[in-house]
Amino acid sequence: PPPWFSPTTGIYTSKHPSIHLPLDPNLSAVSALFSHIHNIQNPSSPAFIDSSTGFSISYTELQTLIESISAGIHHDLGIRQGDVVSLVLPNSLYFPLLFLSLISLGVVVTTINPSSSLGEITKQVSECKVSLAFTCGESYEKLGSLGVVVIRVPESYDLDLIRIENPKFYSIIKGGFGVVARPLVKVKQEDVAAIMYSSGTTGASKGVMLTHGNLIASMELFVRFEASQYEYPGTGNVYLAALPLCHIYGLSLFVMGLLSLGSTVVVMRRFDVSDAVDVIERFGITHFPVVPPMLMALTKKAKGVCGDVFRSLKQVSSGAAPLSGKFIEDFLETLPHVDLIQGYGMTESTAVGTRGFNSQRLRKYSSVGLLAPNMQAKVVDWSSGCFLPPGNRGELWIQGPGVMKGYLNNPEATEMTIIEKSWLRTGDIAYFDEDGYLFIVDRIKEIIKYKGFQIAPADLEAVLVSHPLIIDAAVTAAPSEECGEIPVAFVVRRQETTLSEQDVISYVAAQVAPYRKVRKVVMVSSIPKSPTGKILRKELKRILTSSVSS
Ligand code: 4UU
Repeated sequence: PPPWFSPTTGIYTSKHPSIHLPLDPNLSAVSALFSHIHNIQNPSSPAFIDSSTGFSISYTELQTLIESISAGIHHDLGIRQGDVVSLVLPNSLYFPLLFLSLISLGVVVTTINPSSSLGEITKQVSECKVSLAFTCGESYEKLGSLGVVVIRVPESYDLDLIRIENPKFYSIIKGGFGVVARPLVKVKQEDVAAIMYSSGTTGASKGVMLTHGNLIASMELFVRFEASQYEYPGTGNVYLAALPLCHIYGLSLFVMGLLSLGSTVVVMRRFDVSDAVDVIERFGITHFPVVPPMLMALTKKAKGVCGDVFRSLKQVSSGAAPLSGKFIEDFLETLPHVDLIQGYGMTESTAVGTRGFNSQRLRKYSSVGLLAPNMQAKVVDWSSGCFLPPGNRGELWIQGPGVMKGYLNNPEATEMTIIEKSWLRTGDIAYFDEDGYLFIVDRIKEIIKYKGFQIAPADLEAVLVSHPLIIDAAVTAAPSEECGEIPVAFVVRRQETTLSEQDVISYVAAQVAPYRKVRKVVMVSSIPKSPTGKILRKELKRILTSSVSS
């Protein structure tokens, strides 16, 4: 057997040498980040640029701003260590500034997608006991109606304008005008820094508790390690941040990891392919992390654009959902000078998982790459429980310093997901090839991945059965070329009603974030269930395929 696989324990070890993680238990993720920023060569280079206005913040300014904003949050808002604050924000430079300022104070941040419905926001706010939220746009009223203290975040970066239009926020930026400096708090690596939402292998979406230590692991093992392998590491690299910062993929890269390298992050409010192409040319983007639908849109667009526009681009990396062979071929043909790699991770692993180092040189494009340093894996046969050697498919379990502390207030779900205190069940079916490259081939967990976003069938089922004319319902995924997967609802309606497919779609759409709406409805007379009442999701998938082919 290869040296990275032990047949006796069934454990796969990373092929990369181990990374030395900071040992000091009293270290916040922001202190760890700042210790790297202090070493970057050119602190006057931009850390962040806003893609639409060109407004930028240098590394020196970034540190000053975090110091003063955290003082403002402490003195003006009275927020203290251990309090939970929510960010309900689209991408902007304020997102990383607020996130880092808050966690530097030992405050726990929970991120909420700004397109979330009142119901979705209510659930997260009450589960996390949110005491204050930063938001803008429509979410302001939604949060206000829940009795949460809400701070409106400006769209502008013009301080004179902010002083007049939003004095409250101006005061926070200015450190609460406090003569008293930033408070000294003692933050431990084991303290929770963020609560991100994910449904894991089963059931409704749950709060994933990520510690400062988890964020440090993500910075070191996912982002910094990969950069150390480039021929072109660190400063000088310009990343395009078009992925949502409220999701772990965007958060781990753009809010934390890349800053430790002195790279420049160009932040787009939301992905639009034409804008992205302009931004790539205008700012000389070198690295563009995407999800598969973005890769498809980019390839399509690139076919009609002069190749010179992409001259600066060195690497596109795809993750969060499976990338089809067709997309890969199309991309390689269209932009042959650009490296294409995949990465794999989960909210529950703080995005630490695998990255496709050298996969382009080995032409293993469909692989998600090699295990990150300090990480271990097992491939488990789901019927026998045996641990499988390279070349065999089974459920992937991973272990290492990125793995979450647990689900918030949910010891049962934590126990089902983290086996023997350390192994994270991923719910993905995968195998390692003879070179140690990982291939994700299927998913046995319930989640639906719409454009890389998670949708929990159980969340949609709860909305469906709340309709007075729906007796029972179940949700599963149907494949979609454009979006990866779309949610399809199987609905048992009351016999006497005329409730239509469209009525069901509209009913759900009014109660969930737009990306989570049900996109197809199948009326059935009953939902296939096991004797214990569990929905037979495989059977639903079978009904779907047979109805498509007939
Ligand atoms: C097939 O989506 C994420 C994290 C994404 C990510 C991407 C690139 C992290 C690091 C990186 O380098 O998190 P979640 O929690 O929203 O969803 C996790 C699930 C996985 O269990 C798997 O089912 O998303 C799916 N997934 C992938 N599937 C993630 N990446 C891939 C992938 N191929 N490359």
